Amino acid sequence: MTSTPPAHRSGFACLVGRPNAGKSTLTNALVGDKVAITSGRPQTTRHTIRGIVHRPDAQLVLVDTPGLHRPRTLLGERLNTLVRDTLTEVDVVAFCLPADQKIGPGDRFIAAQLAETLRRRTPVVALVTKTDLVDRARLTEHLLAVDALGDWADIVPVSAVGESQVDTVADVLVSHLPEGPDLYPEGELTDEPESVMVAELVREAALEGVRDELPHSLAVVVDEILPRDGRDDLLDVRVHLFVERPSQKAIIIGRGGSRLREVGTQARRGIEALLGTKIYLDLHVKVAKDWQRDPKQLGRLGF
Ligand SMILES: Nc1nc2c(ncn2[C@@H]2O[C@H](COP(=O)(O)OP(=O)(O)OP(=O)(O)O)[C@@H](O)[C@H]2O)c(=O)[nH]1
Ligand SMILES: [Mg+2]
Repeated sequence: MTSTPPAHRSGFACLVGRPNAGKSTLTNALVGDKVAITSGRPQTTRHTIRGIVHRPDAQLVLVDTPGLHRPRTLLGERLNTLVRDTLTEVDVVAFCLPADQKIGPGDRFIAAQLAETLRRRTPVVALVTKTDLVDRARLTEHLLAVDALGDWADIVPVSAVGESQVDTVADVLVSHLPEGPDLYPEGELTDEPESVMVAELVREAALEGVRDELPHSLAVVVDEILPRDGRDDLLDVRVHLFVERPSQKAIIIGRGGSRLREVGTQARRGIEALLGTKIYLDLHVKVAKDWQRDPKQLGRLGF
């Protein structure tokens, strides 16, 4: 008896969901390394990030996206458009719904967007995330509510933090990919440029401990990454943090610069691990007034 080996599959899966649903944390868990920053603040992710899962039978390219929401600023509108454009280009969509939150208007808004944008051309898998935060009864209740919310190709409960069912999510997503060869070289985990990863690590560190509107008002740009003169073991990394108001600048810097120093220390660890070398991190804070609503400034900041 002969058996033909299963076909090799490859393609793209897009993760969508409301802000804070756990998309980036799940992306990192699936990839097995940190490709996207995460935080307890909503709208942490601001651009699409590709994370690549290498398996013997498949290559799964995950596209992590900003949380979908009713936009209140020009930035919000641009992020929603970005997500909608991404949706139509992938082989399967993973809609993340956190188990610890009741299904609300935000989720219904996304379900409607998916139905309208995809018109059943692309399968949508519902992922119930953060299952470690709820008991069995609550999870069952949530799974039933998710089932009633739309027409899903599959429903999978998963916990990225509890490391439960992550492989099952990969299996289900892979099952919806077309047959095809690898799309990325072996070992490549993301196609993010280093400068973007560096800026994101600084933003992640700066998001820690800030509240209210400040997370939304924060943008980070890397000006340069240069080897220190006469040294081959040290890089100078110069970074600008932008906020929208002088009062926010004062908060980010902290008394006598104490907060900014903490941000620097925290970010430096991640950046040194990423670049594999020692760095000197030079952080500057600037006010870019109301940049979230200003087309010119948005362009300059890369949106
Ligand atoms: N307990 C628990 N917490 C989780 C899990 N997944 C994510 N979180 C937490 O939920 C918060 C949001 O996670 P993110 O991965 O940044 O969420 P996101 O959907 O990418 O958010 P945006 O980029 O803002 O849209 C973080 O504090 C995570 O640590 C999980 O499986 N279990
Ligand atoms: Mg995210």
